[in-house]
Amino acid sequence: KSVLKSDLLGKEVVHFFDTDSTNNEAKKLAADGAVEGTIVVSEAQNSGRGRLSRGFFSPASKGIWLSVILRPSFAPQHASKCTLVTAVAVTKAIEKFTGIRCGIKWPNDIFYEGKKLVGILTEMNAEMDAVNYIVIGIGINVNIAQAEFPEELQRIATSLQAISGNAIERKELLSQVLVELESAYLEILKNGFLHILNEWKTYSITLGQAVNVIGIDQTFSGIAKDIDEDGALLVETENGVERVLAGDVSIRPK
Ligand code: BT5
Repeated sequence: KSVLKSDLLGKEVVHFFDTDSTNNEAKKLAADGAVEGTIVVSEAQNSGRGRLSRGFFSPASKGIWLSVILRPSFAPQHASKCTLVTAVAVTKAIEKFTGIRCGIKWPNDIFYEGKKLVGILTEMNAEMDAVNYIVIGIGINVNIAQAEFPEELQRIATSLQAISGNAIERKELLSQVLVELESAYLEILKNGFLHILNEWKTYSITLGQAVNVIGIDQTFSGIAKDIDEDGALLVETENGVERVLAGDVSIRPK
């Protein structure tokens, strides 16, 4: 805890050596009244989760498997933008700490040269028309050698160590991530999302690309043009502009 430089985030630190998922632990703690800024970290997750009940590979002591509990005053419909905000904050932290400049694939992945380095999973609990809590889950592949990824991730995943050739100090990087996330969070509470959504655009690897979209109830192709004020992806298709609030986007090779 002494290495943390943030004020709000990391106010309470809950540490596990092994757990199913830090998001699950954080949701339990939040439901039991944990204060805003509580973070949950685990050395390993034996059931790390992605979106749509996909798994997230989280080997012991080789990554940052982190969940952050927030209790924002904004309305529940704004929660999905926290994923984009977090992606910007984590990308900045990685760049400041390692010099590695990554790109963000809409909505929740941080990529380096076509491979995924970070995944983000935002989950919300709302009551009536107010947010009770938001849990932001962040998984950063830090010191995983390329050969240590399971077969199915070999060609699609990477780590900071695989990129830089050096082992990275996880605690220091965690501290930097919390500093950036805290500053982004305070900024959106004070001034709204516009500034950080514009910043998101400068890190995007999705905008301007030909994409295939697998949405909740439709699948289509087009050109990713922009994001709107809700963080939705605007895709120009043969039938006009489609607005994608949630879904999977793959970038079509040129
Ligand atoms: C995500 O989902 O990428 C969200 C991942 C969130 C992980 C954090 S870790 C702390 C917290 N606790 C949790 O249980 N979760 C959060 P999605 O966009 O659905 O991507 C999932 C897909 O990414 C999988 O189907 C794999 O193809 C790929 N994948 C799995 N593990 C990976 C890894 N370590 N690195 C890169 N790609 C991975």
